[in-house]
Amino acid sequence: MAEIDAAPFAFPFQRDQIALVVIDMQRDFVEPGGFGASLGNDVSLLGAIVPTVRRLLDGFRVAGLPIFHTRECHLPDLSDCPDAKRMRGAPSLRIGDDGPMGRILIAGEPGADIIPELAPQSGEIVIDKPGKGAFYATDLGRMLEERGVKQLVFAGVTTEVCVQTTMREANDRGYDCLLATDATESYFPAFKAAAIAMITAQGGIVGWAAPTDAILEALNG
Ligand code: TIU
Repeated sequence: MAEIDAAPFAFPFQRDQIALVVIDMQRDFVEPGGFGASLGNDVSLLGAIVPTVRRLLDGFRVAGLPIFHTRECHLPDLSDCPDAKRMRGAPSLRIGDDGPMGRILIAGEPGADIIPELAPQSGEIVIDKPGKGAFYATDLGRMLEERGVKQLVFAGVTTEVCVQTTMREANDRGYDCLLATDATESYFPAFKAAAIAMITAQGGIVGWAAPTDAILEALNG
């Protein structure tokens, strides 16, 4: 069996069962003036991973393996956005407010788009999700099942919020989860490190972690 050099031990790579999930590489999180910035974050930290996420995407494209992109966003009438989410804290702009990239975190607005460098290609699936986890209130689980997917490689932002939440959801649903450590980022470097440590501790209680090069080596092998 092919293996990926990973923490806390080798990942049992199965070419015919694996898919890539790129979480929320949207303008709202990566560019100034969006949702991430409205929460008071320095969004410039997130841009550094874009070339690495692109290499991972291109590796899965060349290998002809399934690719899923997610977008955290809400319906224009906010019917899928609980008040508990919209009214939390004191952001400079709330979800649904008008910002420089359109209404904050609203489907169809420029801010909710995936950044152009990582734009989905034809045949790749885009999942719009109202929550932090990509399984909650979406068709992701059904679509993975239909394709016989049992292993998931994760990239995207932010490591300890939407990426980790989705990995935990996937782990509970029986997927082997592998996080690409240099293709994910947080507004808080210490939280990224802690999330990777939490995921891989206790014998991989949530899953595995490996750099993109190790994943691409297995894909190309
Ligand atoms: N705020 C933050 O770190 N993340 C989110 O709100 N969503 C995602 O992680 N995509």
